[in-house]
Amino acid sequence: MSLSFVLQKMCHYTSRLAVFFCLLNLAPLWSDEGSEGKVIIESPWIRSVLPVQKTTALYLSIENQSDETLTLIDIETPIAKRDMFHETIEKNGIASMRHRDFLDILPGEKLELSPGGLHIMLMGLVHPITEGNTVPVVLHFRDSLSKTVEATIIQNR
Ligand SMILES: [Cu+2]
Repeated sequence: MSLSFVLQKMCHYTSRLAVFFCLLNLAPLWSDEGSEGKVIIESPWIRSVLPVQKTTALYLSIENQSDETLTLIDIETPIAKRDMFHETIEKNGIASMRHRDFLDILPGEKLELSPGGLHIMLMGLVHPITEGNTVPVVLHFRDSLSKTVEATIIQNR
């Protein structure tokens, strides 16, 4: 877990003094260097689950408007202890999930993560996970590029 992520989480739980500290920490995310502004994240959502369930999935789309390949290497969210990139494979009518170490998005490409296809598995869920709420998700790309989005918890899209 990166220092940046821990500090961002603190923003939600601590005092105004900490907010000032957090703003200092977030400043690098706002500076628009290189490919930062050329990465468009749309419609992030997490499937709502019952409190007894320990896994769910995160879906979103990532558009790469830069002229270099973008590689998603990790994500962080306070509601899950672990995560994995998965693709759903259907063979002889049976669906299974295959692990992927990273996700490449080619220049000009828009990668869609959606039910039945690519998704980010969230494991070791930290409840409560309340439908209708949003949770922060930090996307870590290669070359120290990060993007923070708010994912909505819903049943389906
Ligand atoms: Cu999966």
